Amino acid sequence: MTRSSTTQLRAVIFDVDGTLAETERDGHRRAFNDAFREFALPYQWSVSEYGRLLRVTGGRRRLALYLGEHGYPDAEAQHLARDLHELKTQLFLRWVRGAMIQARPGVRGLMKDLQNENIAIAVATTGSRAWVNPLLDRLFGGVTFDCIVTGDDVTELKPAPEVYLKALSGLGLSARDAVAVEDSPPGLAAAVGAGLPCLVVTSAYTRGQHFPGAAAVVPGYLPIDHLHAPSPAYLRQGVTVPALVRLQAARATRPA
Ligand code: XBP
Ligand code: MG
Repeated sequence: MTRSSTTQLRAVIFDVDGTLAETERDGHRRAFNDAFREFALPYQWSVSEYGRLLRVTGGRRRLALYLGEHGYPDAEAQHLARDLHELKTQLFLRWVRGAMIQARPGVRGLMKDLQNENIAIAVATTGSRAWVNPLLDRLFGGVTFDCIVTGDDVTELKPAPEVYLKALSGLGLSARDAVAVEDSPPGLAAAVGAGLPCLVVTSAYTRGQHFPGAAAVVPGYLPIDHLHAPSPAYLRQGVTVPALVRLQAARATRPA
């Protein structure tokens, strides 16, 4: 990977769910509910219930917690969660392949600009590799991902920093060289825990939440009218390569 001449920024590491695409409410949640139905279980996760459960990262852990809350002994909850999650993943893949899920507006153009600047693009997600790779292929065909780390590749899920540390290691870079882009508090905590400056692009489920330690918080990748101008002002033109360079530089100059 040749170093771009104009920036110290050498890589951007993106989260997936909520950050690259709005996958949770109409994708994952529906796949979980379809799995409950196929198992003839009396559960269906409403939009608000699922929003509560999203505080638990990892679909299989989310299921195990929910089953535990509904009276299953731990060993049985873990066993059933594993079986349900395997089916849910196959069902979610149908959503991915069915073109129901679109990239968030502006993120594909940002990736093309990063590639033109020879800035590496990586992914650090809690999601399962079985659907992550097909989703990235379908939404971002033509984009080269220099490193993809999924929930299957780590022992500790977000908010633990392991997924970001593995992405940095896979890129052969240090946290000083990169910026993370996230949508949720657990994801932000994982990025900050790995020493990365983190831009939060809020998603449908995380808008209005608190993001302690974020380098900046914006509602999307596109330019924002001055009425809702984020700070710092350089993000008003949207999440652009120059904006990410400035965000990373600002963090690099802040006293440790
Ligand atoms: C969000 C998650 C994932 C998804 C469901 O991941 O916590 O668990 O909700 O995917 P991200 P799985 O870090 O990309 O925001 O069922 O495959 O876990
Ligand atoms: Mg996310």
